[in-house]
Amino acid sequence: ARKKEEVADAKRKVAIEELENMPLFSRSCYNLRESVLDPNRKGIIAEYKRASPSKGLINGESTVQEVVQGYQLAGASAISVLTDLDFFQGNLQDLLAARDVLHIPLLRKEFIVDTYQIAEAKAYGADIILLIAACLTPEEVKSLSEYAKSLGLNVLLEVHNEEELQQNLFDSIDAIGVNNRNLKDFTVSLDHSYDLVSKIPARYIKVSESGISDPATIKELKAAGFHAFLIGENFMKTDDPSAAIQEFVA
Ligand code: IGP
Repeated sequence: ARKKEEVADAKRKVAIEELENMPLFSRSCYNLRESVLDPNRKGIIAEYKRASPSKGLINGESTVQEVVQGYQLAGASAISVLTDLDFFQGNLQDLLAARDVLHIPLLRKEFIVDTYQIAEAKAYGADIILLIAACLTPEEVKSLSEYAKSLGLNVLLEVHNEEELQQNLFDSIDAIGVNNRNLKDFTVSLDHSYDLVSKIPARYIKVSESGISDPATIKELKAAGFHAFLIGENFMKTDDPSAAIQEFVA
């Protein structure tokens, strides 16, 4: 067993060096805070999401480049692209294709559990990584976020309740997202955002995630203290996601 682990370790090491040699790895990242606080934009983080565990196939027609280019042109503050294959039908090529047409921050939406995936995020064009508190220990959140910062990436921490929030308030985190969707049963309630917003310290960018389907909701969340709003399905379920975003950025 020991031998096997050593071989796996060695392989991974080679692969990390390959990532470090990729052209995008050494670029400097777009800044999430600057983009989200830009008064000319509305704080929308628009997501390209082909499918989801709760909805199955959402949009099998629109290509990643046409959608994210449309989001950007409409005035999105940042873009999120799923790279998880099993649950969301995403992949790293989508991330790379998105990077190719974007000049705003790009989030790699993935269940990140190790530093390898973070190096990969940078090499494939991401500016922001997501760390999900429910999937990690506070020690892991701390070390993974510190590694991401050492690569110049922005870090978005996702929480769903107060305990996850209080346990993970590290300096190496830039933004805190409250996921309105329960990852276990997929129920959605904006109450999670309204309940937690005042408990997020002022040094963090505050993001409300999931289940947002009405421009009026953005106004209310903004009044409650949120800076940014992560929206996927509501745009992706239409024939033309970049048209659907219009009334949210107007
Ligand atoms: C977008 P919605 O309901 O607008 O499609 O949600 C985004 O918040 C959601 O995709 C998401 C997610 C995640 C997906 C939030 N956190 C973690 C996968 C993993």
